[in-house]
Amino acid sequence: MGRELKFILFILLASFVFADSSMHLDIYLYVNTNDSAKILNISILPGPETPVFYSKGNYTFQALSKSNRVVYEKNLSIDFIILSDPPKFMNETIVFFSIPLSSDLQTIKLFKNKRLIFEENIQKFLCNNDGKCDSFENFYSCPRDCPPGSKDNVCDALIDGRCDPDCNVDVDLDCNPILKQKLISSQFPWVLIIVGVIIIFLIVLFIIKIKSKKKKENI
Ligand SMILES: [Ca+2]
Ligand SMILES: [Ca+2]
Repeated sequence: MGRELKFILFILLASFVFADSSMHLDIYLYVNTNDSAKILNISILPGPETPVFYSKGNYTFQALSKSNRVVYEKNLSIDFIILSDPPKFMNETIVFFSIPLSSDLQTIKLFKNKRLIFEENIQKFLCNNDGKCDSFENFYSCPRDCPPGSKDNVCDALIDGRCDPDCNVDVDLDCNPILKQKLISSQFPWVLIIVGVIIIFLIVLFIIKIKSKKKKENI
């Protein structure tokens, strides 16, 4: 495959990946009955946020900007009970938040009965630019540490010669050379090439006819 065609394919697929430029932040928190909490997972992902529905209660989750402005707030009830028979009580449970991403998002907080029980600066989890793709960094939050094809729990699916270990072999074509070749063959512009050859042939024929006509006139 020519380098130009490879580049065009890369741009086309990259444009699909980034077509929806909106991003969101997913947060999984462990919340304990002793009024403590910790981050289980946090990641920036493409696309709009996932709708999350909680009944109102005595907990409040907030996301704040660098200037301490509340950019997201959710009032919720947290249950530490599994509705089995008999019901099972737990000391810890997981709560999930999905919020639209704003560039200056910095801190998350959890309040219980208006008392702060958890606060964390999330920037260090999302990107520390230390050259290693670690913590909760991924291609979207930290492209310098996690370039395309990194093991970062997100499948970037770019055709860039690197098989992303997070992708299914049928999603990242770099992981499946046979499928990749089939796609390239099916996208090769045979029709345009045939039409182009016919047009060139007709032009050459036209020029030859004109020339022979002039020759006859000169005789
Ligand atoms: Ca890092
Ligand atoms: Ca990846």
